[in-house]
Amino acid sequence: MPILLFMSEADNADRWRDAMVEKLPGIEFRVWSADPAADETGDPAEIDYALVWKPRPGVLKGLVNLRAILSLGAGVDHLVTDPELPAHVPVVRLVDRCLTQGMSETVIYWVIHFHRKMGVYARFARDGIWKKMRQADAERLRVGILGLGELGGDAARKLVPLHYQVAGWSRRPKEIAGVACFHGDDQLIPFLNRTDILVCLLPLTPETAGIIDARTLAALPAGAHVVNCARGGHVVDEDLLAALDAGHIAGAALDVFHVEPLPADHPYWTHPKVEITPHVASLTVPHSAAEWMVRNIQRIEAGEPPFNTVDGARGY
Ligand code: NDP
Ligand code: OXD
Repeated sequence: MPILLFMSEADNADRWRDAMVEKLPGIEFRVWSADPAADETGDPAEIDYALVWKPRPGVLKGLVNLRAILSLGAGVDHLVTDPELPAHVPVVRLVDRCLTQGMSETVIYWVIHFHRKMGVYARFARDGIWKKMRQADAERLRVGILGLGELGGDAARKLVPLHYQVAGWSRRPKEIAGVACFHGDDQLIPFLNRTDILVCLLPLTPETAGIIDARTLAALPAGAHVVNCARGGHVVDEDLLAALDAGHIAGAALDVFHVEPLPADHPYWTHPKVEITPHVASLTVPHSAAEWMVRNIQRIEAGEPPFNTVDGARGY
């Protein structure tokens, strides 16, 4: 009977326990806690699988018989930055219908928000201003998605039937119907040059950290918008604030930040061109994500490799 350890600072262990035990009745579900009185880990050598979100660095190395580390989220930067991560244990990213659907909803929401100037109308309404602005044609609006993986690829595909000109940028070449696909460092600037609304859905790696900086922002057309649903570390905040203040960037929707919660004195909070959400672009839904976890555990138990393992060299 596999023994699974749940390690997360979030208070949703019971929802996960219910979902996992329902789908895999034989499993023994233990919950890690920093409080020794509440910690259910028991003998670390008994643990077969770890379900984790931002585990304390070094904790995983003590689970000496671990068969896989299953991330409770799509991003694995919270794991691969642990210098003591056991190198021989596969790390599995979360790929889940609800997570993907939720992210596409958020991306579509912000694209339409900026396209139809809903933020400007909201400000007008607050000030009692009745004023109409010109309506832009979706067919002339160029959306560009950094990252064409599970999330970026789905958002791109869903924007196509809304008649936007959709493009995406990835590391390796891609073909997606209706989407202009760019790839590699050489094609980043041409991709940005044709992008009115830039959406970031990259993993945070040494290659992508700080990718939204003065140079890349300058490559966007004047009046472009930026949507960051990936990680705060993708943005050089000072450069984005400077581009917003200079008027080159017309607005930004930011869901993720270098420090979370976003510190109370951060200039983003009060900037008139910045929309903030608290890292909710898409949340993991336990009853749905548990299906993915169970599928992978069953594969490993059957001697097959799990789906969507992280490539340590690539960092995602
Ligand atoms: P995937 O691994 O499926 O996709 C990543 C994409 O980024 C791929 O297309 C990949 O290219 C591309 N990429 C990676 N590195 C580079 C590079 N150096 N140059 C160009 N392209 C690159 O990840 P997901 O789509 O599942 O998730 C993306 C990120 O979204 C997560 O890592 C996480 O940080 C974030 N996220 C945020 C959430 C939120 O609520 N804010 C919720 C869920 C996820 P290729 O296809 O060629 O490999
Ligand atoms: C994720 C996240 O990576 O929620 O899944 O940020």
